Amino acid sequence: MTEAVTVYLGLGSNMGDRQENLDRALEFLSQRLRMGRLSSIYDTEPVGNADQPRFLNLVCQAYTRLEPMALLALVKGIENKLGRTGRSGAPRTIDIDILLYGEQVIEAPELVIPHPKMTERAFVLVPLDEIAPDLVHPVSGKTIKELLQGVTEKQGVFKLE
Ligand code: PH2
Ligand code: MG
Ligand code: MG
Repeated sequence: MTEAVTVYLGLGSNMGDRQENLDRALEFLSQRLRMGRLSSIYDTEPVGNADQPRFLNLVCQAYTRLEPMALLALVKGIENKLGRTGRSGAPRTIDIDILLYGEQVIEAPELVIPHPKMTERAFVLVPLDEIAPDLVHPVSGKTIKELLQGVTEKQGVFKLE
Protein backbone atom coordinates (compact mmCIF):
# COMPACT_ATOMS: atom_id res chain seq x y z
CA MET A 1 0.00 0.00 0.00
CA THR A 2 1.22 3.49 -0.80
CA GLU A 3 2.30 5.88 1.93
CA ALA A 4 -0.05 8.55 3.21
CA VAL A 5 0.66 12.02 1.86
CA THR A 6 0.65 15.14 4.05
CA VAL A 7 -1.79 17.70 2.72
CA TYR A 8 -2.75 21.22 3.78
CA LEU A 9 -6.28 22.52 3.33
CA GLY A 10 -7.54 26.10 3.58
CA LEU A 11 -11.10 26.57 4.83
CA GLY A 12 -13.16 29.73 4.64
CA SER A 13 -16.74 30.76 5.39
CA ASN A 14 -18.50 34.10 5.05
CA MET A 15 -22.18 33.12 5.05
CA GLY A 16 -24.51 31.88 7.78
CA ASP A 17 -22.99 30.66 11.06
CA ARG A 18 -19.37 30.82 9.98
CA GLN A 19 -17.95 29.04 13.02
CA GLU A 20 -20.52 26.25 12.75
CA ASN A 21 -19.76 25.83 9.03
CA LEU A 22 -16.03 25.43 9.75
CA ASP A 23 -16.76 22.96 12.57
CA ARG A 24 -19.01 20.85 10.36
CA ALA A 25 -16.52 20.87 7.50
CA LEU A 26 -13.74 19.69 9.84
CA GLU A 27 -16.04 16.96 11.16
CA PHE A 28 -16.76 15.70 7.62
CA LEU A 29 -13.07 15.86 6.72
CA SER A 30 -12.11 13.89 9.82
CA GLN A 31 -14.45 11.08 8.72
CA ARG A 32 -12.29 10.51 5.62
CA LEU A 33 -8.82 11.87 6.45
CA ARG A 34 -6.45 11.47 9.37
CA MET A 35 -6.30 14.99 10.73
CA GLY A 36 -3.05 16.62 11.82
CA ARG A 37 -2.39 20.13 13.04
CA LEU A 38 -5.13 22.73 13.07
CA SER A 39 -4.57 26.50 13.08
CA SER A 40 -6.48 29.04 15.11
CA ILE A 41 -9.48 30.62 13.47
CA TYR A 42 -8.94 34.05 11.92
CA ASP A 43 -11.49 36.73 11.12
CA THR A 44 -10.38 38.15 7.78
CA GLU A 45 -11.15 40.95 5.40
CA PRO A 46 -12.50 39.68 2.04
CA VAL A 47 -9.83 39.66 -0.65
CA GLY A 48 -10.90 40.19 -4.25
CA ASN A 49 -14.59 41.09 -4.24
CA ALA A 50 -14.55 43.51 -1.27
CA ASP A 51 -18.34 43.91 -1.32
CA GLN A 52 -19.06 40.78 0.73
CA PRO A 53 -19.05 39.82 4.43
CA ARG A 54 -15.85 39.10 6.35
CA PHE A 55 -14.57 35.52 6.39
CA LEU A 56 -13.53 33.14 9.07
CA ASN A 57 -10.48 31.22 7.81
CA LEU A 58 -8.35 28.40 9.12
CA VAL A 59 -5.79 25.94 7.78
CA CYS A 60 -5.47 22.27 8.66
CA GLN A 61 -2.96 19.54 8.01
CA ALA A 62 -4.14 16.02 7.17
CA TYR A 63 -2.74 12.69 6.00
CA THR A 64 -4.38 10.77 3.21
CA ARG A 65 -3.93 7.97 0.71
CA LEU A 66 -6.50 9.55 -1.59
CA GLU A 67 -5.10 10.63 -4.93
CA PRO A 68 -5.34 14.38 -5.63
CA MET A 69 -8.47 14.10 -7.80
CA ALA A 70 -10.18 11.88 -5.23
CA LEU A 71 -9.31 14.40 -2.52
CA LEU A 72 -10.76 17.16 -4.71
CA ALA A 73 -13.97 15.14 -5.13
CA LEU A 74 -14.13 14.69 -1.35
CA VAL A 75 -13.81 18.40 -0.59
CA LYS A 76 -16.30 19.35 -3.31
CA GLY A 77 -18.74 16.82 -1.85
CA ILE A 78 -18.36 18.38 1.60
CA GLU A 79 -18.84 21.88 0.16
CA ASN A 80 -22.06 20.69 -1.46
CA LYS A 81 -23.30 19.00 1.74
CA LEU A 82 -22.77 22.27 3.59
CA GLY A 83 -24.92 24.08 1.08
CA ARG A 84 -22.35 25.85 -1.01
CA THR A 85 -23.94 27.31 -4.10
CA GLY A 86 -23.16 29.98 -6.64
CA ARG A 87 -20.20 31.26 -8.49
CA SER A 88 -16.72 31.86 -7.19
CA GLY A 89 -16.37 35.38 -5.81
CA ALA A 90 -19.82 35.26 -4.15
CA PRO A 91 -20.33 34.68 -0.40
CA ARG A 92 -20.20 31.01 0.51
CA THR A 93 -21.09 28.81 3.47
CA ILE A 94 -17.83 26.96 3.01
CA ASP A 95 -14.85 26.94 0.67
CA ILE A 96 -12.30 24.17 1.05
CA ASP A 97 -9.12 24.64 -0.98
CA ILE A 98 -6.35 22.12 -1.38
CA LEU A 99 -3.27 24.27 -0.73
CA LEU A 100 -0.53 21.65 -0.84
CA TYR A 101 -0.46 17.93 -1.61
CA GLY A 102 2.88 16.66 -0.36
CA GLU A 103 5.52 18.20 -2.60
CA GLN A 104 3.54 17.54 -5.75
CA VAL A 105 3.00 20.14 -8.43
CA ILE A 106 -0.21 19.57 -10.38
CA GLU A 107 -1.51 21.64 -13.25
CA ALA A 108 -4.73 20.04 -14.41
CA PRO A 109 -7.66 22.09 -15.76
CA GLU A 110 -9.73 21.37 -12.65
CA LEU A 111 -6.97 21.37 -10.04
CA VAL A 112 -3.81 23.40 -9.62
CA ILE A 113 -1.52 22.57 -6.68
CA PRO A 114 0.07 24.39 -4.91
CA HIS A 115 -2.99 26.63 -4.81
CA PRO A 116 -1.96 29.40 -7.25
CA LYS A 117 -2.92 32.29 -4.95
CA MET A 118 -1.64 30.94 -1.64
CA THR A 119 1.70 32.76 -1.86
CA GLU A 120 0.03 36.17 -1.86
CA ARG A 121 -2.84 35.65 0.60
CA ALA A 122 -2.38 36.61 4.23
CA PHE A 123 -5.60 34.76 5.18
CA VAL A 124 -3.83 31.54 4.08
CA LEU A 125 -0.21 32.30 5.05
CA VAL A 126 -0.91 33.62 8.57
CA PRO A 127 -2.72 30.45 9.72
CA LEU A 128 -0.33 28.22 7.76
CA ASP A 129 2.66 29.92 9.38
CA GLU A 130 1.10 29.12 12.75
CA ILE A 131 1.15 25.34 12.08
CA ALA A 132 3.98 24.89 9.54
CA PRO A 133 6.39 27.87 9.36
CA ASP A 134 9.30 25.81 8.01
CA LEU A 135 7.31 23.97 5.35
CA VAL A 136 8.81 24.56 1.90
CA HIS A 137 6.52 25.66 -0.90
CA PRO A 138 7.50 23.32 -3.76
CA VAL A 139 7.33 25.90 -6.57
CA SER A 140 8.95 28.99 -5.03
CA GLY A 141 11.35 26.97 -2.86
CA LYS A 142 10.56 29.37 0.00
CA THR A 143 9.35 28.48 3.46
CA ILE A 144 5.93 29.61 4.63
CA LYS A 145 7.68 31.99 7.03
CA GLU A 146 9.57 33.56 4.13
CA LEU A 147 6.46 33.82 1.97
CA LEU A 148 4.60 35.52 4.82
CA GLN A 149 7.42 38.04 5.22
CA GLY A 150 6.86 39.00 1.59
CA VAL A 151 3.18 39.82 2.17
CA THR A 152 2.56 43.41 3.18
CA GLU A 153 -1.22 43.33 3.64
CA LYS A 154 -1.62 41.47 6.91
CA GLN A 155 -3.71 43.99 8.81
CA GLY A 156 -7.07 42.51 7.76
CA VAL A 157 -6.36 39.16 9.49
CA PHE A 158 -7.30 38.87 13.19
CA LYS A 159 -6.82 35.80 15.32
CA LEU A 160 -9.93 34.86 17.32
CA GLU A 161 -9.41 34.14 21.02
N1 PH2 B 1 -11.62 33.31 -0.49
C1 PH2 B 1 -11.72 33.74 -1.74
C2 PH2 B 1 -11.66 35.14 -2.09
N2 PH2 B 1 -11.42 36.02 -1.00
N3 PH2 B 1 -11.02 36.44 1.27
C3 PH2 B 1 -10.85 35.98 2.52
N4 PH2 B 1 -10.59 36.84 3.49
N5 PH2 B 1 -10.95 34.65 2.83
C4 PH2 B 1 -11.21 33.74 1.86
O1 PH2 B 1 -11.29 32.52 2.17
C5 PH2 B 1 -11.39 34.17 0.53
C6 PH2 B 1 -11.28 35.56 0.27
C7 PH2 B 1 -11.90 32.79 -2.84
O2 PH2 B 1 -12.02 31.52 -2.44
MG1 MG C 1 -10.80 29.75 -2.16
MG1 MG D 1 -12.30 26.88 -3.57
